[in-house]
Amino acid sequence: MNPQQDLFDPLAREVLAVAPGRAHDLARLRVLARTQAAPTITVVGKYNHGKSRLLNELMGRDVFAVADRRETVTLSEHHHAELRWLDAPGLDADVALQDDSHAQEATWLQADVRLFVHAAKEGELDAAETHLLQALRQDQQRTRRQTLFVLTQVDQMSDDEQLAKVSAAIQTQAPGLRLHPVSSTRHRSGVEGGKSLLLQRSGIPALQALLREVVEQVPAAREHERGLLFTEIGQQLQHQQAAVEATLLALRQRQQQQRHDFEQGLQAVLKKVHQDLLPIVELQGDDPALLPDSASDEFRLTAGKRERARIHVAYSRACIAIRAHLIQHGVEGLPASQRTSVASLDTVMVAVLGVSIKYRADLRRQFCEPAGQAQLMASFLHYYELSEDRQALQQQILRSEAERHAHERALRALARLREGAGA
Ligand SMILES: Nc1nc2c(ncn2[C@@H]2O[C@H](COP(=O)(O)OP(=O)(O)OP(=O)(O)O)[C@@H](O)[C@H]2O)c(=O)[nH]1
Ligand SMILES: [Mg+2]
Repeated sequence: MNPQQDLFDPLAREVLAVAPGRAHDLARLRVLARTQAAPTITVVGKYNHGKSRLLNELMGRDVFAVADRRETVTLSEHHHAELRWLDAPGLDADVALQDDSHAQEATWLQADVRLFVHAAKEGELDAAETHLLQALRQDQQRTRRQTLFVLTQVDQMSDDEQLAKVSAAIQTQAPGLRLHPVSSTRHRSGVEGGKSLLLQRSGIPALQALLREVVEQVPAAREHERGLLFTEIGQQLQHQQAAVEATLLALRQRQQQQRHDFEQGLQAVLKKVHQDLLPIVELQGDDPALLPDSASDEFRLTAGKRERARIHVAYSRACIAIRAHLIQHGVEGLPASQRTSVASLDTVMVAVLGVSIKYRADLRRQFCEPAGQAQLMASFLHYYELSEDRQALQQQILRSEAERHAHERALRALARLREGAGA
């Protein structure tokens, strides 16, 4: 692994943190980051269709194991003629308990060029093959990674007419597809017997020539693919980031607006309370409420009792007005950390105002003088911010900010990856 790839993984993780769906693209970019890597040719197709043998014939050496059963079960590679040849297991939904992860890795992660192998004697493509071929052709449009369709074992056809029939059937399934018919056995006999006609009829030399052309296009195709993947991921991140920004902005506006509404409303309530209390607090001369009752007054309605009752009622009315405003804004109970064992005391009203006000002077100080009003305002705002809904909103904003931060990090990481990968 070169130093560039050591850097790749931590940066890729930053991107993946906000775009987990891009795991495959990042893994492919990691492969593409090996700047000097030889073009990789791999095979894809069902088992026993002649994939390993085809690679051997193309290279002109028996490197990969060939057998008349399911043979290749893992990836094996061989470097030859400045190319990396990658043999892969067959893709077969009908062979139980074998997953296709090796084959998938070769086809989608490692390959620059894929040879789609299908044995002529099998006739038409089955549903899985048709589907895969279509996906590969679409991928070619997008990434410029080429797939060549190789019709193998054509020596097994009884005559040219039968071969033409199979070819036509396949072209109906995959319109516009170019077929490359080959026979590995003919090629081997041709090589060993020095028979040039047989060699030519094997289709292998023609496929070798085509491969050389295709391989020459690999550097440009890689360049294109790198640019494409970086651009796509970058656009996705930008798009997501814009959405996060918009959410954050809306949340902050809501936070401000709510506070503003609460504050304005409370001010209006306190102003009203002040006015309502004026006739009570603006008493001139002696305060009858302060006159103590004697024991003989116990069952009599005295001036002192009447005045104290008036003060109490006025205070209750003030509390009702304030409490209505608090409840309307979701402020009622105390935050968990401030609760006592007496539930009736665990209210914001009690926390701010105490249990009761009995004296006219206290009423005036608390509700009618600027310092008292300012203190009420500050205390209620304090508990307002601690109320459940406000706290939940604050948490939402913090999460959104973290998300925005993660996107900024991801975009920076992507830019660094792009520089490092030279795309
Ligand atoms: N007659 C004939 N037989 C072939 C040809 N190519 C391959 N075979 C035979 O087909 C069988 C399977 O070949 P492999 O190359 O092992 O097939 P594979 O697709 O790699 O199979 P798996 O590794 O199991 O996926 C072997 O017995 C080969 O000798 C060909 O062109 N003509
Ligand atoms: Mg094989």
